[in-house]
Amino acid sequence: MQRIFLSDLHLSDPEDKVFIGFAACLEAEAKQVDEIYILGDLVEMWIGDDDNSPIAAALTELLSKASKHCKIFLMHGNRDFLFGEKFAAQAGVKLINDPTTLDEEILLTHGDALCTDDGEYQEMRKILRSEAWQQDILRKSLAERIKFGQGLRAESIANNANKSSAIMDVNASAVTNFVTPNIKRLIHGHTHRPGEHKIGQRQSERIVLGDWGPCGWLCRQVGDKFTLECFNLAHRYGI
Ligand SMILES: [Mn+2]
Repeated sequence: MQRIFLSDLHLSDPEDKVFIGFAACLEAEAKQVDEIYILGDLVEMWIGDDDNSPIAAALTELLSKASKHCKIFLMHGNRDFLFGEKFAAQAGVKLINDPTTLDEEILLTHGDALCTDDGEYQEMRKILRSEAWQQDILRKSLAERIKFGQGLRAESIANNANKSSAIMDVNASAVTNFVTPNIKRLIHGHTHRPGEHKIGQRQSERIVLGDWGPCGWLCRQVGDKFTLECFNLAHRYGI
């Protein structure tokens, strides 16, 4: 089984180098792996499946082409938790829950739920992820939702500027409590602190995916082997 796992692309503009690099990566990888898992924050903001922005259209087309070659799974992040079944069907991807377990030993999550030191964020998360709040927001007009999303984003930037960097990382006991003994590998993104860590005193490991910029990040699984890859988009794809 060959899989790749990636997250935190924060796509917002189809003409941006990150989008062009991601498109090249997806096109190449879809032809050589069995499954692709996108673990949240694929886009910078998603305000509903009726989004008619250029990035929504470009992304739908890109994913639907790639999904003809391999299976693509999509998990919600904290920026794109409004991805719904309509988008999934158009893009040919399957929405998966956070968390999701594969082969009874690989645990996938976006990662924000593990940042329990940030109480203020967790309170906000509870509201934004509730069914009632989401139904309420989706009833608003597209223009109202765009305005609301921009406000939320500005608020988050202002709040995070005052937080210590430790608060925005995962909490060690939250990780240990989250990972049951059968799990060999936890893979997540969100924190933008790519790396590989042992979980407590156990043999299991935590692989943290990086956010995309001039370089892309992915974790590649070939059978039992997992490798965290970082690559320069311009060098690898000639963009
Ligand atoms: Mn995130």
